[in-house]
Amino acid sequence: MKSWSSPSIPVLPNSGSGVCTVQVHDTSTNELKAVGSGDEFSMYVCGITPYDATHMGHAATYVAFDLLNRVSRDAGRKVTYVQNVTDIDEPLLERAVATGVDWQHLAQRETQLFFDDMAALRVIAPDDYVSAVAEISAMAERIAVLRNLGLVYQVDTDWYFRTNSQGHLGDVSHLDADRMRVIFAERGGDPDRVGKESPFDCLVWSSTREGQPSWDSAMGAGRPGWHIGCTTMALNRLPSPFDVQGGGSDLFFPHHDMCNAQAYALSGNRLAEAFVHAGMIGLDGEKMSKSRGNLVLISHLRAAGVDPMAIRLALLAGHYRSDREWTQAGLDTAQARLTSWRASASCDMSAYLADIRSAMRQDLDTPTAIALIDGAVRDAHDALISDPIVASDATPSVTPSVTLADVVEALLGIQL
Ligand code: 5CA
Ligand code: ZN
Repeated sequence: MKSWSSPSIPVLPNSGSGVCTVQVHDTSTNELKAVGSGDEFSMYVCGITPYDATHMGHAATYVAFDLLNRVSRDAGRKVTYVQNVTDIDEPLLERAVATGVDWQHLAQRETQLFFDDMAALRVIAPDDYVSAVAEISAMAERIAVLRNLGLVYQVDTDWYFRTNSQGHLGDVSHLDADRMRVIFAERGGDPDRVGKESPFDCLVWSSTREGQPSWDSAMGAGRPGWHIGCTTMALNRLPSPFDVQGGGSDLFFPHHDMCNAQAYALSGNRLAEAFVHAGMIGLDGEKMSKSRGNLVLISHLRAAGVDPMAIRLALLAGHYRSDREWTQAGLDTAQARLTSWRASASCDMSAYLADIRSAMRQDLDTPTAIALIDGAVRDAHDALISDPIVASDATPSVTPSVTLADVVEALLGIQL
């Protein structure tokens, strides 16, 4: 499905040829892991459920994986990037009913707004943007395979996957059963449903509910569950295993653990080499979420005239894995920093590029990269003050081999 238009990306000098190491934190091992094999890198990032507008938390997560995309390209890899849109799910249907809007219309409207926000934030578009609705028959086929393997069973007219049938439940999250039960119930699961063989078995096909859309399948009329959706969309497009499955840290359990368990059953392999999770953005001490309604919307900030590059830079000021607050003070700091970088856009970064690259290749360390860039801008400024003639003479005659503008655009996605 068509998504948004990607920004242009400058190629920096000595961009790698697939031999450079890019490391990110893998939740399943709790260690940094080198990602990308040779000159290829493949990534599936869990996309939005489009029942409300893009908030700062979503933006932070997609910007984080955009950094991984940029850094992998700069390391010389060809990136294959798949993202889904969960355009059929319980919260979307509930919101549609509550607001009297057709569910498909709601999904289309919010997905378009998401595209506009991503384009404004200069996020590189996925190569394949996949609608869950368009993939329902593929999901039903995968469930039929699980049924032939004897790995699903019925509770009333719904179908459940025996999540731990291959012994891999918990490979991603490493949670104990008590924590799993609590989090599963909080995040759309039904550990206490009577008739299930295990509390952690997950719904793969739910039979038609009154007033809800449904599709015919070998499991009867109904619709697929959330986890089998992402498992199918990823397995049908990417190598097995692919390099990174990504999302916010609220997805490490149950979603990514269950997708991984399903992948073992369907392919014999783990779903991804590494499971990478971005920290949660909060507002006034609480996780920003559509269900809580404590939202800062990208579209509102844009409409109020806030520069999207200042929004992006404010997000990059914290490390992608840390839970952090969105604040006006952070946005003001980012705006001031952007102004100072813009004043030095043409300054020569050759002496700093290796260190900035190395920070970014080591778990996308934007705070260190930003500190290095601030230092370079200060050095350029000091040189101008201490020797204005030499500095101004030097500028026009020597074309920098790499400018600040190119470095921050290529690696951080900030256009000066
Ligand atoms: N459609 C599913 C994934 S398949 C979903 O979680 N959709 S979502 O709209 O709820 O979230 C979209 C992405 O934003 C997910 O990766 C989620 O982890 C991330 N996210 C949600 N809230 C926050 C937040 N407050 N901070 C950071 N990331 C967030
Ligand atoms: Zn997902």
